[in-house]
Amino acid sequence: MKPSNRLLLPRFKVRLLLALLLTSAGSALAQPSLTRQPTNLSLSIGATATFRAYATTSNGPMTYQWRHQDTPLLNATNAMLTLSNIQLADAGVYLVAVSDASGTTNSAPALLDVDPTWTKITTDPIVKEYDIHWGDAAWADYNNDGALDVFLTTARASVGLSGFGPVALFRNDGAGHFTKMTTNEVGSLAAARTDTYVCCWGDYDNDGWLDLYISANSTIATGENRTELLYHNNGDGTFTKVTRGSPVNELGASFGGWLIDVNRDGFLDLVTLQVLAPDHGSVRYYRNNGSSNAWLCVQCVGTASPRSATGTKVRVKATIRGKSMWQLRVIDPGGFANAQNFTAHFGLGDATNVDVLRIEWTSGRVQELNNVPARQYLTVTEPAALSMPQPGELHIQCWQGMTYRIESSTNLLTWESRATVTSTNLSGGAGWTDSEIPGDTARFYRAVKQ
Ligand SMILES: [Ca+2]
Ligand SMILES: [Ca+2]
Ligand SMILES: [Ca+2]
Repeated sequence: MKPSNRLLLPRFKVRLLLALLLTSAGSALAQPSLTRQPTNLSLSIGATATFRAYATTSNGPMTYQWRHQDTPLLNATNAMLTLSNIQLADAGVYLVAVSDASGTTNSAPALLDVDPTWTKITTDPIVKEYDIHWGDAAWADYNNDGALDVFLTTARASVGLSGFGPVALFRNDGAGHFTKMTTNEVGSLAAARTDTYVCCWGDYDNDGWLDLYISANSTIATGENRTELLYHNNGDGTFTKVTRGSPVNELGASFGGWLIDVNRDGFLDLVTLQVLAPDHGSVRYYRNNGSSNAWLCVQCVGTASPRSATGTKVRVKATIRGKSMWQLRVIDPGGFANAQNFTAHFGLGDATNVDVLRIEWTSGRVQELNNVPARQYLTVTEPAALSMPQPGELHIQCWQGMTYRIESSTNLLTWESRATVTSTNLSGGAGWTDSEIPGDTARFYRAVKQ
């Protein structure tokens, strides 16, 4: 009978094999094992970066040491690493070394990318506001200081909360900081409670100060808060709740509302879309009967800018009741459920004209018109952007369907009509080539919108 090989192994070989097996088994049990690796992050300046790693061991306890670019970080000895208010210098590779009684295991490296495009603001009051849910945000310069402020509403029912939520008016100081207005500063508006998705600004009495409409609660069938809210801007930073008339006294519930000049008489009318009894499914239309106050409506047509002029800032300077002041509107289709039109409406009080109408197009162009008469709808087209890639080869940046008369001059005093061109391509732009390119004489061109 042939003896087995195991019985023939010399004694020292048996000891060596056992030692190797024990070493191998001991190492497998003791070395920390990473069950969750930290992952790459891409964040903005000011944000909080959090890396997490989970590990297990049978030979605890475990300790953690996070490293940044191979340098150990002070007080970074937990499974989770939190870096607040990150800066560009915090970018780079992070990993954590997990140790137990028998050894150390490094996690996979994780990259923190710090994007300099944005800075996350974490301390301004507007980002510390916790009571606003699922409402509307209406931006406007209510105090005529040139900086856009914002009013926020709450629709608590939409997130399963009962009762009526708060509103919040934040005043912009023009340097990027917001202050939440209190009743001491703006009056009872700051304490209003609604359940609504809809609000919008509009100078319904044309006194030069933006007033505020807030729709009736949209989903809660409770009596006292089921009227539209209208706040009149007193021009001194405060508001007075309007208490007279049907819009603010008839029960209803609207899911959509607009201050809009339906009949183009320069006074904003009020239109609401009712969703509960007694006018369920109907539209309420309140025509503004106006006053002696003047007004101006500006409709902008972009060429190099968007044709609708969305985003364009329109400012007017007028003397109202002896005080010269600027007003600002931004061409903006509006917020949730209350889309506005593209007309910039200004109340002008007792002013007879606008001293300066300034249009800041999104293309970067700035256009100013002086002594513009009040009480008119005025359409302003962005001046054509001309370029000449080759001598005599004229290009006009404009939108499809726009027509221009091209004129030329050698002295900038007398102009000769040369051609009429219309942009026909969808991407915009019109071209024309001058077949009479002068020799050594300068020639100027201009395009006049038709
Ligand atoms: Ca303002
Ligand atoms: Ca007003
Ligand atoms: Ca009207």
